[in-house]
Amino acid sequence: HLQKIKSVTVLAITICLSLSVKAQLHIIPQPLHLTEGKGQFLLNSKAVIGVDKESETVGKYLQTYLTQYYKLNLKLKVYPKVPAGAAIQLITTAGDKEGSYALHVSTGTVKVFGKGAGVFYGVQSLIQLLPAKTIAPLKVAVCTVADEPRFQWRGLSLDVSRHFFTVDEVKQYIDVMAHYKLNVFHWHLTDDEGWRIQINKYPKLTEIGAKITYYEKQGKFRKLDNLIDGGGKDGFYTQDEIREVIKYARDRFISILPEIEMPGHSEAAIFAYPELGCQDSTGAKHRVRMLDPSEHTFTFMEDVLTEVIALFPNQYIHIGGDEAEMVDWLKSPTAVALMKKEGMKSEKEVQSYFIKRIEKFLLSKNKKLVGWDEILQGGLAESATVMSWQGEAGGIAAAKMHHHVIMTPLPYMYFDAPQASEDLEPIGWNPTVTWQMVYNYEPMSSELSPEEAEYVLGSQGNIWAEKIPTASHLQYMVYPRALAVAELTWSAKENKNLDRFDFKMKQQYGYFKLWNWNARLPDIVGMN
Ligand code: TNX
Repeated sequence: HLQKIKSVTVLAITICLSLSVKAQLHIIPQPLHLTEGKGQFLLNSKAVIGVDKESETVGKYLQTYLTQYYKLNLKLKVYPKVPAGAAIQLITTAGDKEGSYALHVSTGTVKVFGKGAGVFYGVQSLIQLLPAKTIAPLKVAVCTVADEPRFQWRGLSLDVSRHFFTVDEVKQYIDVMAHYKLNVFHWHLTDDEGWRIQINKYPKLTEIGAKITYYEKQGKFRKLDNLIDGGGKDGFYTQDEIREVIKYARDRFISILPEIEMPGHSEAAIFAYPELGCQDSTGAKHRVRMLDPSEHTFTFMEDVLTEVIALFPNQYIHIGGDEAEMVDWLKSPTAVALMKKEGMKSEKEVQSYFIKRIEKFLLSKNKKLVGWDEILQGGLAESATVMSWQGEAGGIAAAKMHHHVIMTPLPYMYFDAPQASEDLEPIGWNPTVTWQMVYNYEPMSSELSPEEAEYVLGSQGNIWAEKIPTASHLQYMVYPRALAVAELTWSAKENKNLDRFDFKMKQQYGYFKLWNWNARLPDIVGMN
């Protein structure tokens, strides 16, 4: 019954809205403060985008966006100080909170004030006030927005190991993230199925580790039975391409968290360099996914990380740490000798030793380690940040130990799960996760004291690509659920409202069409 009332309400709002332009029901994530005014700003090709020097890149971004999607070719003018006189003004201010901004739309001008990312976020809000239809002049509702993010970590991951996604596909993924003020792109670059980042010192990582179909055809053993098409895709990013993507993301105020998996999930690396793998007491490789904790392995991984660090300016490096098949170490002479030497009682301590050594190396290079919650086992590395995925328990434990935490728990943040009835949706890993479930997730667990909750940096949606062979399928799985992540990480808790979000979410389909983005339609079952 309640559902019926809700549907009727949404329908009534829809009808009212089709008669007028309302800012209130457009922007995702919901801004902190939004006041409606009267009238509209009319945007046509005569408008000038005026920017101060610091806002120039964002001005160019807006100019390109309007040309690309609305065929409006606006002039961009850089002013030494305040761009007074221009119809659209982007102004860098001292600002307080990182990412905060103000947007003032009047009948005569559009002004964005912000610092750093703030100007960019103000422009994104403006973009969402534009109609999705491309008929000029574009009407923008008169309004005032004062906004800032709730969490500093508003993430979305992408697994490019299980199935490869091209540079252009990755850029489009980043583009759409940016529209919703998501700011961390977690790039899962290595896993059992494929190694996707060029490492100059170890060329076989990509020559062999990224050529999945070739080695399959040769009849060489690869464990690809998890993949939907049984074969995956070949491909890797050159270091030049990685730099290109980093710059592309930086221009959109998105930082990239690269992930290099260890000590488990390492089959592709071991396939390329077998000496990295765990050996049993006979000298035979009995498993192909676990790294041997040998000095050779540490040198190798430090060499790899050195190249990764040189590429990525981000302060965090993710080293995986999940699902390590630690029992394998009990048969490895290297691991057994290490345990004896260090007086370790269990294989979990070997994992802890492994992660702590890698952390020491990262800290020496001024980088911070991020790992999945298994890194808590056997003792957490000194200043590690924990990504809590097996529910919230790991994140809660880490926050209580005063470690930073990113909440990405099953089931809410797992977008490889179907979004509706399992038998009608494309095959997924886990039971259904609806966008409503995602939306209602609260990253600051009630089990944490206010002081402990401060260690929660934010939250992130995760996508694993075992069952996702194409970019359009990827878009279908991640959206609209990623919109819920955007709102729950950006908007003030008091400002969350499921019905309003439902309405705003449906408004986004006009943009999705404009951007050629294949989000799942919320009311229609099955792949569109
Ligand atoms: C567990 S989430 C994994 C991934 C898989 C995923 C499938 C995590 C840290 N590890 O390697 O792809 O399950 O849902």
